[in-house]
Amino acid sequence: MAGRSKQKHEAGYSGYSPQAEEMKRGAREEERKTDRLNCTEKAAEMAMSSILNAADIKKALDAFAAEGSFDHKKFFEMVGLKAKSAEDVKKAFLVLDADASGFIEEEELKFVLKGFASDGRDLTDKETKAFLNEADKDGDGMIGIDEFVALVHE
Ligand SMILES: [Ca+2]
Ligand SMILES: [Ca+2]
Repeated sequence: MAGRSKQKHEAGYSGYSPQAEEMKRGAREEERKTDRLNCTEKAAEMAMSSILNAADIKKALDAFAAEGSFDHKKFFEMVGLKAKSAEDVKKAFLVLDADASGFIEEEELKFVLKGFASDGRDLTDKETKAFLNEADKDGDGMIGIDEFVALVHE
């Protein structure tokens, strides 16, 4: 708060505050970011429902609704992904790799269920780590596309 009052003080002298402009711009960018995030979530849901059956997604999410209950093997089976071709599984990977880095990082893995439906719960840290450990065969701390396909088809 001390920083903010100092800025106001300086603005009083100059009659113009680049800092205030900067802050306003920051707020606008924050809004845009939020908009983009919402769009991404909707796009992800649409993309996933073009690969999988919405009823299967709901059933699978319901089955693991309780914190700590997530089991990726059963989940991929229930959601219908396990039975899909490598090509379809790769499409699902692209949806889950929200920042298109080519990897599903731990941060993205935590929100992996939201890639299936926007009301999917977050995984707990423990679930995220267990999931990552299972998938990350080369030990770089991220899930690559081939690791993902292998995990789903395991
Ligand atoms: Ca990523
Ligand atoms: Ca890896």
